[in-house]
Amino acid sequence: QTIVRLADYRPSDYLIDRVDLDVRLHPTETRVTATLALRPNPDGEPGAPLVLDGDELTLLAIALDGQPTGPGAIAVTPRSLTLHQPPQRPFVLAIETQVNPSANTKLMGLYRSNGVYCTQCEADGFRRITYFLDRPDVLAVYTTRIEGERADTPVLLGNGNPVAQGEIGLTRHYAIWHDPHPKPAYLFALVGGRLGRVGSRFTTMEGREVEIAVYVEPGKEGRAGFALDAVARSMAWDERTFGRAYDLDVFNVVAVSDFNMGAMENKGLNIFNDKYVLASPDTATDSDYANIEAIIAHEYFHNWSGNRVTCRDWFQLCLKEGLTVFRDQEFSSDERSRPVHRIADVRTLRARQFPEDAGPLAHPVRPRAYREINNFYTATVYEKGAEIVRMLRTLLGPDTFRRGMDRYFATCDGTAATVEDFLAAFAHESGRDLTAFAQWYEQAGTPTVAVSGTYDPAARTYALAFRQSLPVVATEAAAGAVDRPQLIQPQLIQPLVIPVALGLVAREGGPVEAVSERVHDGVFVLETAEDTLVFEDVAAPPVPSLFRGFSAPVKVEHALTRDERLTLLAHDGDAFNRWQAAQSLAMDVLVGRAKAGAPRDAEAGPEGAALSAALATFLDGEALADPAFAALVLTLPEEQEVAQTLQAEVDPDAIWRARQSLRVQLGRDLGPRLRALRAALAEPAGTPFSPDAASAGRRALRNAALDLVTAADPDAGTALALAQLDAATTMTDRLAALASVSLVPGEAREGALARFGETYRHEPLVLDKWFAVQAMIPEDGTPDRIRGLMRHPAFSLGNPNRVRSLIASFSLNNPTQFHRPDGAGYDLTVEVVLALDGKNPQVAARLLTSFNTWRMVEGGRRRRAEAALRRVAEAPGLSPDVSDIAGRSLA
Ligand code: BAL
Ligand code: ZN
Repeated sequence: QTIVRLADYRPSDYLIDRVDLDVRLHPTETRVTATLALRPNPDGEPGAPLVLDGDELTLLAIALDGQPTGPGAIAVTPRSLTLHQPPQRPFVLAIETQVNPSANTKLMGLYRSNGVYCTQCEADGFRRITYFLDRPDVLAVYTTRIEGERADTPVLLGNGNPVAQGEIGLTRHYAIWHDPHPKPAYLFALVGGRLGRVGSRFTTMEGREVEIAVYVEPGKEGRAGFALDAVARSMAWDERTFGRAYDLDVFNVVAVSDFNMGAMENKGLNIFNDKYVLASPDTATDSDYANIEAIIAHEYFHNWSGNRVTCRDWFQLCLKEGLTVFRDQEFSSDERSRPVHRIADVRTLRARQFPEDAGPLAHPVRPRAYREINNFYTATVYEKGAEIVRMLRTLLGPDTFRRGMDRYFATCDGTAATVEDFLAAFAHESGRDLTAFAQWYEQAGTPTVAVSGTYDPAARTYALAFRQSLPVVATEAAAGAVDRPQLIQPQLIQPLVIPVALGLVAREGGPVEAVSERVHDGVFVLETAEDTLVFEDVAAPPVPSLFRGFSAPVKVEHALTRDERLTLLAHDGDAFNRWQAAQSLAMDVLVGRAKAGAPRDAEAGPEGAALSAALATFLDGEALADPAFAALVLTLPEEQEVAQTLQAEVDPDAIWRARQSLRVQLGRDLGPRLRALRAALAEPAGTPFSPDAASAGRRALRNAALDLVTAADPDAGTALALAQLDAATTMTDRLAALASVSLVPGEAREGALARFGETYRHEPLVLDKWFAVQAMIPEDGTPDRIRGLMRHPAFSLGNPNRVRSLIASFSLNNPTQFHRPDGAGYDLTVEVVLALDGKNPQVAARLLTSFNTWRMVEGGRRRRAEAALRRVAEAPGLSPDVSDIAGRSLA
């Protein structure tokens, strides 16, 4: 398998200005005629052969400037079509190919989902539709004619604007779409099928009347309204916040049930996993609503950050993904609660990106080499990429940041850009040299910042000493290593530019107005390996509140005492750090108990009691004022986060017992309060459903309370949960109740699970939740339960959502069972990876990344994990996707 390196980038030898596609849809023999207007690239190599990419295509005909190519003029291999001596002037190549959408289980290129024809071309799926220069720096104007049977495909959609449609004989019809904006092939899309539609109109700030529509499975139109509204809100927000208006006359979203990713930003025709479109109170949870809103926004925002300005090559993926995640995070923060959303984003980062950055799959936000690009749609590229953009805004301030964004869009519009282009816009607007900051894109690994504070009563100063470091595993990029992490000399690692948003809090509460000329707008910038910040005129020892709002994606080592943490929880002016103080208090208890190997029903000791007392005060004071925030404060760090803190020789069972014992203690100590809160937050009968943040927050706190009550008193908690399960009017409450019941073994659980499965037997997206709840039961019987569920009529290895809900939920979110000492969890995962690889390598490879923490676990488990990974690596006929993950995991 070849390694593609950033350092080897060369412009294409040929460019394609216009593409005319004629697609005649057929379930097994779809014909595609591509008429390509080509010309030599002045920046390419003169006279070079033209090598077009292809994959699983049958070539039917080819003509050059209207004439069949002569013998020996072309060469066709399974992956390419070469024209040996292309004209060194503009020319037209017409290529007719045939593909089989029904046999396309990879879900890349043109395939069918529940009978609907749809496409997925990012990163390299267009070559599975026709031979092409399938690289993001070849931008063309597309006109697409789509033809199909009217009965099977009454709806025919393409990129851009509709320009014509008509009948062909008695049964067939066609539609022609034209997209005036030059785009790379990965943004191509078409859809043909029987679909229901909901639509509305949006008038842009430039006065353009846009038809917006969401297409779903017929009969599910009633579940598409929230997504449709989110499109309109996204359009308005991008105008208000970034001055970006939509640029076509139609904007279509299509939901399909078989989709490898969450959604795809094809120009004017976003195609979505239906999980991120369909919502009704009875079938979608509050977090589903929040995800739908965020992903609709994300794909829409790509219209500028990704489509109008695209990527020069796939190494620049973060250029569109990190930036667009930042934009969707800001949208959700503005539409909902900013602190609550920030906490949720950081939880995701710590749960997904930190482990990735600490394991064998660690890579820089801009990788330097890849074997399989589809394996780089990672938390690092997306979420850490977004953190880099956020840091840039923190460093430059919001006004300069906005000017930089305007400049980036203005100067790079219509081009395929690089990270350097992006940073140049901000350097220009700020007048600052961002060379050192750019290291964030190059160095893998989560930096650690160690901080210690010293108060000098005589001088009335308070000094904060900072020291930054990168873990050794993180040195791949700095070393220039290409395909696996390598150890390098620590002195080669460049210090990072780290914005530290901070403040000082008085021990008795209230801010300390100390001065330091090195703090601007509450931000100190750490630019060297070590630095000391001194505050003058400090009357008494303060408590420092560091990295407010999580101002940099780092781990902080800061030896605060329990009382100092309690001060921050009670008094910090920064909501994020109040939550962080509660998390740190809990983490101290969890780590201590996990290390001690305490039994599950042990008392959590004085630290646990202090946490209970602090939470009691917190709940009494403000739980009802901000229930969503209170729910987050009540939620303990996840087991995986505790494992990350322990770093090595991790025993997942010990972590589970530690967490369980603390849940029990909090449930006992706070029980009366939690029950009172549940009563106070109960919605009066007949309250109409709202997915808004306030209503969702009330549900979240009620259900966080239910979780702790059930932990402390399983019988009473189960009774409460069963009553909630029966009475619930929302999927949020029903699922939370089912999750609580699922943790208490017995007949009540089995009965509740059976009833839920029966009730929703015709609702695949709800069954996904039911699969996931069962996959996450931390008991020995779970692997067998999962094997049983794999035989459920609704389960299919061919559907990525089913695989993610039943198998990935287990491998990623059930640490005690995935990491079972007997290896049964690893065996189950490997079995599915290998069974899936022949059908859908992308999803199989993603599932295999659940092994990325294998080196952290204790010896016996580690040996079994390694053996399981070796079984994968040595399996015959492995896809490049899975082989890449297995190889890097073992390197
Ligand atoms: N571009 C792939 C899907 C997404 O990140 O929007
Ligand atoms: Zn994206």
